[in-house]
Amino acid sequence: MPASTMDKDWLSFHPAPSKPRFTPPPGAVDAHCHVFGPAAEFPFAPERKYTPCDASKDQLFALRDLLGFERNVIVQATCHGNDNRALLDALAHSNGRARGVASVAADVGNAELRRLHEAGVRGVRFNFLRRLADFTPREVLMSIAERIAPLGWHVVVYFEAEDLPELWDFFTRLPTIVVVDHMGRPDVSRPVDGPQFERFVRLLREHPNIWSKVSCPERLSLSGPPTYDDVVPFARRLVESFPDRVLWGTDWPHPNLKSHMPDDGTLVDMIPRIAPTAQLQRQLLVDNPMRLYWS
Ligand code: 0GY
Repeated sequence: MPASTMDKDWLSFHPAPSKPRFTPPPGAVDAHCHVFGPAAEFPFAPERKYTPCDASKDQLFALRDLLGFERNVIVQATCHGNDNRALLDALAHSNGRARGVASVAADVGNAELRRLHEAGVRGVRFNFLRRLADFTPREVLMSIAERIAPLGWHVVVYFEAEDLPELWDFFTRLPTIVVVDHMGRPDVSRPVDGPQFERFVRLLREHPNIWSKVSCPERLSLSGPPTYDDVVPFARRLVESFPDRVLWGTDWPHPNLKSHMPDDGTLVDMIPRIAPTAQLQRQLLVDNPMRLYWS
């Protein structure tokens, strides 16, 4: 597959997101977003499962400003594999206003880990979605976690809700803070107090080192845009139950969405519905990400 030919059914990110009505508090952090390519400069990984459109650092920083945010946490996506060059380039041009979550192999050297740290990386991501990543043995992932723990980094995990029972022991043995992407991808047609989401809430209740991103309504919702009503109770439950362990992010440029592309402004306008007080909004958007990424 040529590095720069995006998948035919790929939807590009919203060409003109609206200015949100909700004003984020000063210092707000978009704690889950990506940069892709540009492929001519930073080719996609040969082992990738999809080929996205280019989504550059300059476009990301322009979106940050439009939405009223001050900082980004840029998360390495599977289409770039363990090649973190596009991420590092974005961090280097962010004027200190972006941190990164990288992907590394088990044999990554200590000098490389130190270089990543100095560049602004503060975590690694383990991806358990079969459509996105090939299987990596748990002991290999555990050895990576043990390597990065002394740096004060955390592990970001991405998985489907039905896989949580099988992954539970692995997650709860990790020696770092663990940040779960997109609320562990619940089936939001099920009750918010039903067994599936209850299991996820129990994971956080019993393990104070486990955090959650309350992100990606556009991926989880069956009721759909622009208000994504069915996702709100799930996100709100986490924000109200674990106010000091939740993060929020746009997920720009929204890889692998086939049905619609969200207006990022309307995603920001959901924030007061999932974090209804100024105090909760400040914890979600400022205090928590600053503690994890900038302290
Ligand atoms: C996301 C979600 C997706 C993709 C990736 O690393 C990735 O390729 O995370 C997805 O397809 O659900 O958070 O970007």
